[in-house]
Amino acid sequence: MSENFEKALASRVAGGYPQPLFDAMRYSLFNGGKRLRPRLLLSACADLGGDENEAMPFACAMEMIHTYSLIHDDLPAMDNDDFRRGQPTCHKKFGEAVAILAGDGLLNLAFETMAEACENSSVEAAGRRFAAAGIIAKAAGARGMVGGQAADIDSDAARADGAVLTFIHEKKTAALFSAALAAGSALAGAAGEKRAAMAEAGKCLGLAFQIKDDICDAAAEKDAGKASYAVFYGLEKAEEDYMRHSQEAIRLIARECPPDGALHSLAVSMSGL
Ligand code: GRG
Repeated sequence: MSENFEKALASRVAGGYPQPLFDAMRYSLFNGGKRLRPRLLLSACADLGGDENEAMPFACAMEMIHTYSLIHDDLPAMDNDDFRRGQPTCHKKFGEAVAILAGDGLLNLAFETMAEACENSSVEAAGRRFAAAGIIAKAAGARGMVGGQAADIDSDAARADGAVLTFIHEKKTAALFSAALAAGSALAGAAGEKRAAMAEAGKCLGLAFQIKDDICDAAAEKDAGKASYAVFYGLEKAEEDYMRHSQEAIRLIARECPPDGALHSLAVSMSGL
């Protein structure tokens, strides 16, 4: 990821008291994440003619929200994982209470960061910034990622059906990918059909990403008993749907953005196509 992004993100969580809280936030933010969501947001904005400096606070906010979701997802009350990215999870390293608060701290810092960008804005840019903040807020919340996580927790393999699985994937994973492209587009001044097409491209990328994750988990026999695309539909259809969503994302991106742009190559590399 760009040095500019890493610097901007680090500056947002520098120092801070009580130290264990901020150490836990930094531990999970700087622990080898791929930065997919901020890269998608920054690439969409750049490819549609927007300004990187304007997009940076929103890219940071996306990574803060993603990181909070992983910290909470790993907790004993949720997935109860001991390791993430090959390192102890936040609660294993700092204890459960600090990990919960580190997630809460990151979520709120994301909104503080976006609100500041809206306040420190020219009148002309304020509309696009508010639009981006609204898109990200909706995608992260109860009608987005939080709702998808709730449905996932409630799911079990015996009761799962296609509609439930699609709901979980669209909300839990694809909503943030979709928001990254829609918010990046909004920051470049795109609205209406163009922004909707970019949101759809992000959704397709997210669905492909989650199906691939389910395929890998099925191969590793992880998540036994939970609703899983690969288990429900079988590996062959899962692979087919993975390809279909990836190709649709790339088709939309090729239509809306320059063919030699950053977003096109990022989507191609994410999809392995
Ligand atoms: C706790 C509200 C709340 C939501 C959790 C993100 C999420 C919702 C759950 C994660 C479960 C999971 C591992 C899903 C697979 C798809 C996914 C989001 C993987 C992790 O994303 P990457 O690969 O992560 O972009 P890195 O490590 O690169 O940051």
